[in-house]
Order: sequence, then structure tokens, then C-alpha cells
Amino acid sequence: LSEALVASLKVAPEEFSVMYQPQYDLRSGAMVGMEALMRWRHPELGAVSPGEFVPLAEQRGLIHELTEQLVRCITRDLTRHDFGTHGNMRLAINISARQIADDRLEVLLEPFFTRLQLAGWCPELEITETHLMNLSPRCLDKLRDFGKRGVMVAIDDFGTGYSSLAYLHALPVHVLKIDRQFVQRLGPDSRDSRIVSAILGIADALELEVVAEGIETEAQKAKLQELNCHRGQGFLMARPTPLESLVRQATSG
Ligand code: G
Ligand code: G
Ligand code: MN
Ligand code: NA
Repeated sequence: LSEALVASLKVAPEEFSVMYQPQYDLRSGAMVGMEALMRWRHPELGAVSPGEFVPLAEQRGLIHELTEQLVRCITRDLTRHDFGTHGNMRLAINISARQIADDRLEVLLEPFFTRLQLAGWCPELEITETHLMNLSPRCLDKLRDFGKRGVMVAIDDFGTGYSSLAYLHALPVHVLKIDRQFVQRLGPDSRDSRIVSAILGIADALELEVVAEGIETEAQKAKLQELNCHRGQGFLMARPTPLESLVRQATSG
């Protein structure tokens, strides 16, 4: 698999594509953003999940090349499907924390983000919690620079890592994404709502926005609305889809 990935990244970029999973304002129900999720379809191996190929790309030192494909796919999708200007629609991409130290990342993302902003989008960078805690001061400065130019920084899988509250306060982040394991334990009368409630309390104190991921049932969504969670994402509302179908959804209201 590893060899196939190396080869595909070098000579078969057309095997990569991106799906977009919408995020909704849980109060108004409006689509307010989307997360870009990479897909890889190999001619013999078929669809390989990013849960497999992202770690492989990291191990093989090819995560930058994967992000290049991500940027290329999104740029192409946005060129093909005019989304119009929807004012501050978020477009979240996932990056690996170790990429932040790599100077090629800014070179790749700067023009991409400028382009997104000119088209009326607000770029967002998702970084998993565990890795964010280990970033060097220089890397944190880089994130701060992204923030200064209008890029939102989100902590992905929040609640699964080991954030110290003191440190969280000092991080240049704007958004917490509650890991789906907490969301999936939410029910009409579940005790686990206390964890989500506590996360929302922390976010409120630190003036961070919250996105709940992995919403699969009406009961989970209702609970999150009751707890005043801001944004939500999950199979209940929409699965990751090609940009084209979201354009139709956004323009048809
Ligand atoms: O789409 P899916 O749920 O299968 O994604 C599995 C994992 O792969 C998620 O943790 C997601 O963040 C990660 N992932 C998806 N696309 C990308 C990408 O373009 N870059 C990185 N670094 N991770 C990605
Ligand atoms: O780690 P990250 O949050 O980036 O992972 C995003 C992944 O979560 C995507 O692969 C996406 O397919 C998956 N996902 C999105 N919504 C749901 C959901 O409601 N349930 C489950 N099980 N997975 C989801
Ligand atoms: Mn993510
Ligand atoms: Na996540």
C-alpha cells in the first residue's frame, strides 16, 4: 500500500479527490461551512480510507505532497462549481501538526488562502489536539500569523488529547471541534451530556467557537442545540459529498 501511495502521488494525481462535509449553524440550520476530506481511489486497490493513507504519507515523508493534491483538488472544484459569494462560508482543511514546521506549507497555503478569501470563503485549519500540544514556539508563531491574516485555527478531535487549560488559553486557536466519541454518547437523558457541557463551558470562558462532529441522531442534535453548541457536522445532516451537490443545496436555499 505504501509503495502504491508513493507511486500515485508521483504519477497519478487524478486518483485523488476531495469530498466536502457541510457544517451547520445549530440554531438557524443554515449551512455555514464545510470540511474538505481527501479521497484516494487506486485502480487496483479501490478506495483507500484517509485513516490509512494519511498516516502512511506521514511515515513516508510525503504529507506535503498529499496536501499539494488537496489544494489542487479544492482549487479545481472551486473553479468548476461557482459557489457565489455566501459571506464567510468556512472551508476547513486538515493538516498534520508536523507540517507546520515545514516552510513549504506557508508557500503552498498563502496563495490558496488568499484565493479562497477573494472568493468569499473563510479558510480554517484543523489540527488534532494531541499534536497541537507539542508544537514549538516557532510553530505556534506560524499559526498566530495565519490567524492574523484571517485564517481560523481549529483543534480537531478535542477531548481525546491532553490539553492543559493553562496551555489551551495560550494557543492561537479559535475553534474547538468536539470529538465524535462524546457526541455519539449523547442521548435525551444521557450523563455524557455533562462532558459536552463542560467542553462548551471551557470554550465559552476562552471565547472559542465550538463545532460538534459526528452527529448521527436527532436526539444528539437536539441535545447539542439545548446546550447552545454553535456548529454541527455529521451523517444526520449530510455525509461528505462532491462540491457540486453542495452548490445546489446552497443556491436553492
Ligand atoms: O474522511 P474520513 O473520516 O475517512 O477521514 C479520516 C481521517 O483522515 C480524519 O481524521 C481526517 O481528519 C483525515 N483526513 C482526511 N483528509 C485529510 C487531509 O487532506 N489531510 C490530512 N492530514 N488528514 C486528512
Ligand atoms: O478526524 P476528523 O474529524 O477530521 O474526521 C473526519 C471524519 O469523520 C471524516 O472521515 C468523516 O467521514 C467522518 N464523519 C463525519 N461525520 C460522521 C458521523 O456522523 N459519524 C461518523 N461515524 N463519522 C463521521
Ligand atoms: Mn477534521
Ligand atoms: Na475529528
